[in-house]
Amino acid sequence: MSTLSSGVSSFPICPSLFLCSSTRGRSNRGSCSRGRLTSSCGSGCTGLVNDKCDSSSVSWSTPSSSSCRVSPTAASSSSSSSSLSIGEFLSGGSFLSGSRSLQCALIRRRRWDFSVRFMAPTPGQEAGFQNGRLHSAASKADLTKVQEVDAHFQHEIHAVSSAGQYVVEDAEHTLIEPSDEFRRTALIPSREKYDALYRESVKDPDAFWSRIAAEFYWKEKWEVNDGKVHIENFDIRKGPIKVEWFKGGKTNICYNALDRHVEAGRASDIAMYWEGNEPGYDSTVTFGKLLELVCQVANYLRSVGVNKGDAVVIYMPMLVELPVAMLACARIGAIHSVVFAGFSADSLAQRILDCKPKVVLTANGVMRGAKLINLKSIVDSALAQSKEQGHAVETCVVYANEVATKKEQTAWVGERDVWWQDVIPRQASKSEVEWVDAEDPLFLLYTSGSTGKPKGVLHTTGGYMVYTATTFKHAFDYQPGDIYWCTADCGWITGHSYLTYGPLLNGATVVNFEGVPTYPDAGRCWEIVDKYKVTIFYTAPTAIRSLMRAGDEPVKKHSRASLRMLGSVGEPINPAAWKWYYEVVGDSRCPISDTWWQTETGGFMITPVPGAFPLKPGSATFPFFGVQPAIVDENGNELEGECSGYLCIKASWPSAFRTLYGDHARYETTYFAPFKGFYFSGDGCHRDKDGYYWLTGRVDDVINVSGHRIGSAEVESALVLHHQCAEAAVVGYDHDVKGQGIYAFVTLVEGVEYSEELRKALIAKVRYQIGPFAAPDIIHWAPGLPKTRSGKIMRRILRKIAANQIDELGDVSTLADPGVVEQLIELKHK
Ligand code: 6R9
Repeated sequence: MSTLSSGVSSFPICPSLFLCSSTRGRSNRGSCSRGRLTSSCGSGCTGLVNDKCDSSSVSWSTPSSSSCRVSPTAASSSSSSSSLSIGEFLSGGSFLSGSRSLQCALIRRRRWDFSVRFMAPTPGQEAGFQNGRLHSAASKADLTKVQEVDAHFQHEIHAVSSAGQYVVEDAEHTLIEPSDEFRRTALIPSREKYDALYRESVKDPDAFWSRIAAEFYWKEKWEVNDGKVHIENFDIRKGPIKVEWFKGGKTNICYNALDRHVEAGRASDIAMYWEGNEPGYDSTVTFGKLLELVCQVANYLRSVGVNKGDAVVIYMPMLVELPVAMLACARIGAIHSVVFAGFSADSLAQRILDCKPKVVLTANGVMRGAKLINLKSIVDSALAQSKEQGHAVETCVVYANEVATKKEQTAWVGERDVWWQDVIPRQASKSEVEWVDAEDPLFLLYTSGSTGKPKGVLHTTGGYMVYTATTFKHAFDYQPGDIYWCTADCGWITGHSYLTYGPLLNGATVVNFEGVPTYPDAGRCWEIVDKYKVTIFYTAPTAIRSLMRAGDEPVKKHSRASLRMLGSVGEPINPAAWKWYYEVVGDSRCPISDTWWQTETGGFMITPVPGAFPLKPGSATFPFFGVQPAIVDENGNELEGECSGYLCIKASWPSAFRTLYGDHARYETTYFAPFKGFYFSGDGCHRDKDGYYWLTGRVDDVINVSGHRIGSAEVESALVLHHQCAEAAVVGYDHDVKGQGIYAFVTLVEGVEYSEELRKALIAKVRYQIGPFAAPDIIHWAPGLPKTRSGKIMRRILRKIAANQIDELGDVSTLADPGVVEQLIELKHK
């Protein structure tokens, strides 16, 4: 069993500490004008007051009708133990200040932070939580639900008083140690070992990574110059940004992921369990078989003229054939560009036009949950568009996915289209490996940025191979025999690095699931865990929250006894979801690796090494080996110790992206110009007093919907393509399941009336232009947008309106027309 301990008292009994936010330095939580407030409550409960309370003591009733008293103490008072639970707040209902009853409202100041407001009694102001999250305009019924949820998460409290003075938070003070049993077999079983390796990795990265790289197969060894195996310039003031690792070394990532294991006698070991969307559809692929399939695709690609350095676009659902296609490209030195098979024809065409492939690989259709998606018709339209714009794809290989749709129902372009099943199986099942330079490109993957044009992130071979394999091994404490399931789609970076390359390079058995976690019911994931005896399960907070909504029963119905390690990726995981994942899914037995990284970083950057140090719910913990994070202020000054700011990285790591395809200038201006001398991640971050890192979300105009990055500008461009939309401004807002939702303010063409029909048409336009996952959740009709006198839209104000934080709009006097703000607020509820 794992032990739970907090710096203060043992979890789950009241471990919260009242802290003043300024002493903790988290900038976006307001500042402290007073000192600490501590509890004088014998039962362990406490509360907080702010200046507006104008009282010296506050008390309330807990469900057990015990009463607590709280009194402000001097700033110098010690950090004595205190606690408070959402349940207590909610069930107590009202607060008493001296003889007066104080209205308490619970608000959320920013994502995942529950805030508590004390104010003069204002009848009718109530707020509640659902799934441990604030539910605006909550009714009494919601409060009941909260109490249920609170039984699990009663210690997720981030409370800020109305002026933002006081913060109650316990996640930072909850330490979850790995169990003795976990530690006993862990690859890195102690903090000392992690520290020693980390120190070495940053002191002498060349020696550190060379030693690890030597564990892989290299046809020719890399060059060593003055003891260095890498060169880098991260400082734009010193010239062009450049990163190279293991240059001169000749290798092949497909060979290392497959042939190496087969040659070591593991041909009949299972490389992949494939589980279809529909229960009952599955297959098992050994390393030997996987290699044969890859060789056949590699041979076919060569036969249609794909050479080393050519791009191949893959637009496929999560069949075994998708990772096979990626590995086949890698085998022949071609560059794969996987486009998530949920992107629209327009987005696909844009990506095709960027890298001009001879060949596109796809499937005719796929079932996602109960829904049929006709992929081939999307591809047809994209290929027609790209032909029109000057690039004709010569060959389109279509996998006949007959579970979803019949061959005869598939539209066909005679000279261009071929069925996968007609051309691949007849290829020889052995194929020459193309030995490539460590710095030869491996793949392109597009990601959203702050402008309308997606960025083609380019990764090369050698460093990416070494780094993804090593991070996989240590962040999940991977050991032979583990069965690893990553729920990501290969259309995103996680499916590249941690469904395909990282695990297979380690010779791991992976589960590849075609479906969605809630189909046919919310127990599907746990059924699959039991079916394959999954030991390591890696998913996204959005999936965890959607499963959490369905309650514990679908989880508990299944044994999950095989699980020993859990993982999270894609967005900050809120402590409530973290604890549910830990306690309910992992039976308080499995450490959770909350892995922070990006398409650009290729591999994990800040992540637990689970046997080495305790976890804190919601923190990605510490940097991986070789990663040197820096938190900087708005002027680019590096902050020390406990602080909040912009997350940057100081020096290169092997799997860093090397450029943006065809646009090195954009690479430099986006990532290296904002803070000179650093790579800028685009994320905000807090480092606590123990050195743990807490990611706080994007600080640019990128919205993270269900862990997928969508640029505000992309959605805006799609909306204004509608002939009745004159202007659009898009912001993110907190969404219960998706993390962030898309909130679009639209100004219509003069004389056009806003209507339900138009709302639907605008949403449809975005679905059509980008893909269904980018569809706005809310359209807000905006006769005018808040702009500065120079015409810049003030998104800060729009974010506040979207978040319902009307009283926190701040200074609107610099607007060209401050009147539009009121107009927007009025229209919010229409
Ligand atoms: C791997 C991936 C990257 C952005 C990143 C950040 C967010 C990812 C996170 C996380 C907090 C984590 N993000 N993992 N935020 N904690 N564990 O998701 O890549 O699609 O490029 O997104 O996702 O905002 O900047 P990508």
